[in-house]
Formats: sequence, C-alpha cells, structure tokens
Amino acid sequence: TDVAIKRALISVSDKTGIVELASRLAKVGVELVSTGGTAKALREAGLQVLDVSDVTGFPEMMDGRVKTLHPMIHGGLLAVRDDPAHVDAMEAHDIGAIDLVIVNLYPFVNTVMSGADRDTIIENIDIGGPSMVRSAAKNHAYVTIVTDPEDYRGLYDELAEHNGGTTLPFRKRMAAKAFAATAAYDSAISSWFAFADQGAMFPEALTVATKLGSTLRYGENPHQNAALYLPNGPATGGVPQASQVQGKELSYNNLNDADAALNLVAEFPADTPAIVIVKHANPCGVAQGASLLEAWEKALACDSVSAFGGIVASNVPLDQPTAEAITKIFTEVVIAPGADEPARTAFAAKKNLRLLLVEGLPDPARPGLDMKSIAGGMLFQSRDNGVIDAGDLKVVTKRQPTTQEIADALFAWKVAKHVKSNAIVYAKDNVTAGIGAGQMNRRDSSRIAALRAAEAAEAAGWDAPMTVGSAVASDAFFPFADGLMSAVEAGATMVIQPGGSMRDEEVIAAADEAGIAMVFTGMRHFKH
Ligand code: 93A
Repeated sequence: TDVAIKRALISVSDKTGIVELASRLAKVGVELVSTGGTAKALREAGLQVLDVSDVTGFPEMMDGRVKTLHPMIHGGLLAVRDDPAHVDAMEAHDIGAIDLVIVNLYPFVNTVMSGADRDTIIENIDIGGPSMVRSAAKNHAYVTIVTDPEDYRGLYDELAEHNGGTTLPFRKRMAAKAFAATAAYDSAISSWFAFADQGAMFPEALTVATKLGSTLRYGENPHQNAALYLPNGPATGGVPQASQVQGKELSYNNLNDADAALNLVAEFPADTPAIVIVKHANPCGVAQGASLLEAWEKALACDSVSAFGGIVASNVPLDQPTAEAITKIFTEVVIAPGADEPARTAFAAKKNLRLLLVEGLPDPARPGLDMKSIAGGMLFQSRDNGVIDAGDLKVVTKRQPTTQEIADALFAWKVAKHVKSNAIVYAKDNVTAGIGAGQMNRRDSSRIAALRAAEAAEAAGWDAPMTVGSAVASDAFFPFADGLMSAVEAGATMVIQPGGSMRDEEVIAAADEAGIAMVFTGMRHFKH
C-alpha cells in the first residue's frame, strides 16, 4: 500500500516552508506542477516547475477564479489506479496521475478579521483549493494530501523512511486532517454569512470553528464527559500556547483554573514579579514582591488555608527559591512564562505537580470572544478586556486619595475583575488583604473578605488585619451605604468602585462622614 511520489501538485496561499519542501521533492526526482503565484515563487528559487495551465491546456482565467478546476487535474487526483476503466480513461484523455497535493487555502478568516470589504472577502472564498483537497483526500488510497505547513516535516520523514513513498496510515491521517480543514473553512464562511448582515458582530466567532485538542478524563465531575477544543485558524489576539513540562494529566478543572490564574497574573506588568493563587477559578491570594519568592510568600499569607491544592501563576519565569517554596505545600498546577533549570529540578521532585510553561503572557486588553451554553442556545459576548489606569479615576469624596491609596486601589481593582461576583477585594502594599467572592449580596462578600483578612492576621501573628489602612475594590456599585460601611469597619481608607447607583449621593455622603477617599471607575466587572 506504499505509494511512490512521482508528481506533486503545489498550490499554496501561505508560502511558509514551500521552497524548502519543493526543493527536497525535486531533489528526489518528483515532478512539480503549480499554480501562478506558487510556480513563480518556486521558479525564483531556481526550481523547475510545470504550470497548471500547461497541464490543463487552459490559461488561468477570471482573476484566477478558474485555474485548477479541470478534468486534467481532477482526473489525475480521483482516478482509481487499479481500476482498468479508470486507467483506460486516463490513457484516452492523456491524464497524468498526481500522487501528492500540497494545498492551503485563500486566507478567508484573516481577510474578515482584517476588516476588508465585502467584495474582497468574497474573492477570498477559495473554490479550486478545497476541491483539490477533497479530491485528493477522497482518493487517499493512492494520493497524499498535505494542507498544513506544520506537516511538511512529517512528510519529509515519511518519504525518507519509505523510499520516496507514503504509507496508507499516513495518507489516512492526512486525509482526515484535510477534511477537517475544509469543514472548518466552510463553517467559517457560513458563520460569516450569518453575521455579516448584522454588521459582523463577532468576527471572532469565525475562529470558533474548532478542532479537537484532546479528550479529557472527565468534566467538572467524574460522571461528565469532557474534551478540549482549539480554534481552527488563527489564534485570537496572539494568545500564547502553553505546554506541559511535567506532572499528571491535566483535568477539566485544572485547565479552567490555570486559565483564570494566567489571565489574572497577566494584568501585572513583568517588571515586578507577581504571584496569583487560584482555587475554583477564584483568586485566594495575589501579591507583587521585590522578588518572586517574596510575592509567593505574601500571596500565600493572604489565605494559606485556601491555597492548599491551588493553582499558581507567575508573571515572570520561575526561579529555584520560589519553586522550592511552592512545592512545600500541595499544589495542583503551576503556570508561568518559563522556568530556569534549577526551578525545573525543584518541581521534578514533585512528580504529580503539573508544570505548564507559556511562551508569554496574554494581553489583558486583547479582543476575543466569551461564550457559555444555556438551555436551548449559546450566549456570546466580547471578552471583558476593560483595563483602566489612574487617569480614568474620578475622585468623588472630599478627601483626595494619597498616591499609595491610588496604587492599592488599582491593584485591588485588577484582582476584583477576576473574582466571581459579587466581588470585594481589599489590598494594601500590592498584596490582597482579603477577597470575598461569589456571594449573592455585596455585604456578605465584604464580610467574608474581612473575615479572611482577620484569620490571616491571626495565623501570621500580626497586630492587625491587613484590611486596616487598605483600599477596597467592589466589582459593581454599592447599591446601599451598608456595604461601604462594612468596609470602613474593616479599616479600609480608600474605595474603588464603578459608581452609577441611584443612591450614589448617599454612599458618597457615608464615605465623607467616615473621612475616607473614594474613586469611581465608570466601568463594571461583573463575572458570573
Ligand atoms: O480561485 S480559486 O477558487 N480557483 C481555482 O481554480 C484555484 N486553484 C487553486 N482558487 C484556487 N486555488 C488556490 O489558489 C489555492 O487553494 C491556493 O490557496 C491559491 C494558490 O494560488 P497561487 O499559486 O497563484 O498563489
């Protein structure tokens, strides 16, 4: 079932690696046939190429809309090589067999994402390319189809190992991938039609055409099935890829928590080391430090009880002291933009600990899509990429905040954005003092945050909880003055909140009465 490659048809929009691949093919005597732009690129590299138009006897016409759509091409792709009638037809019409097809398609999704006009988008719907891909993939018993430049390496290896030919399992695998590529391509086109007339509400939805990444052992609970799917097409907004260096297989909850931890730690610029500890997708300790170890120790001190079995994210590469400190408590996952050799060695001592390394941190301000299933449908929204700085704050109290209070408030606000609503976060000196998450009323979140801070102080033997003299962030406005008052009772001297309540005047009056400072952000960060 090995098929020797004698003739290859190459027609690619993404020309990455194509000259190298074609050169290798030419060197082992493969005849190259190509479409206009591809043939030009190969010739410029000094390769001998036959034009598709010479094979078909027709010029490429109608702005390239018709170039490979011809029986001389599709006959060569679809013929069953050991069916005498097919072989007769090939001889009668002088059709030459094509053994290998390297095709990637007009960049439809990228064209939409670039904000191109309708005509340009339509012109980037590839017709001839998918036809060749599907013909070759259907006939994988004889024909090899490669649609992804990432597979060129695998193709060299295959040809090297099999005497210039390919095996059936290889061709099958490539054919499955090819049909997945054309299916995703068409699904992106149909999504575009669905969205285009509504003003392309979610061009990112085009990338939701997904491919299976991996099946997971189970979902949030053992009786649920689960799998990880990855976008087919360009990753939205340059989200860095993570790779697992060591540890047990990642679970559904691990992935969900690691994502939460990474997105929060990415809010902190890498010029100051920061650590986030997450439990059940909520942060339980966040700190910046002079060193990464200091950040870890401070984040842990915020709530060392919850940190047990936690997910840890860092905004800078991991070092040995921090790695050793993290491994002293039971940790499920550590995710970071790198780890030096001594840090890796320290983690290696904990075989089960899952260490994930990312190529960089995701940009918190990147665009993207957020989705959720509900009974009978799907909810889509643009992701919460709202980022504010000191310039966006509006002081509403008589007392002006100090520079330190503003810094604490912005720190608390960044964390609150990543805490399930209702979110209350106290922070002081770039460390969370107490976090209240996911309560059905804001006062309860406030109380829980203060209680955590009091317990942390007791555990550490501090004179007073860190909430004393802290800034407190609320993800949404205080509907009544009582939520604010419980923050005052906990010792906060600074409040950051969106504002916009009917009772803002009442809440501001209570803040003035207590002599604290308060700023409005004008932006809410609900996370339900
Ligand atoms: O316009 S098409 O739909 N009509 C065709 O007959 C055709 N044949 C190949 N697009 C067609 N292609 C596509 O052209 C390929 O899928 C590939 O993406 C691209 C390569 O063109 P060139 O070699 O001129 O750069």
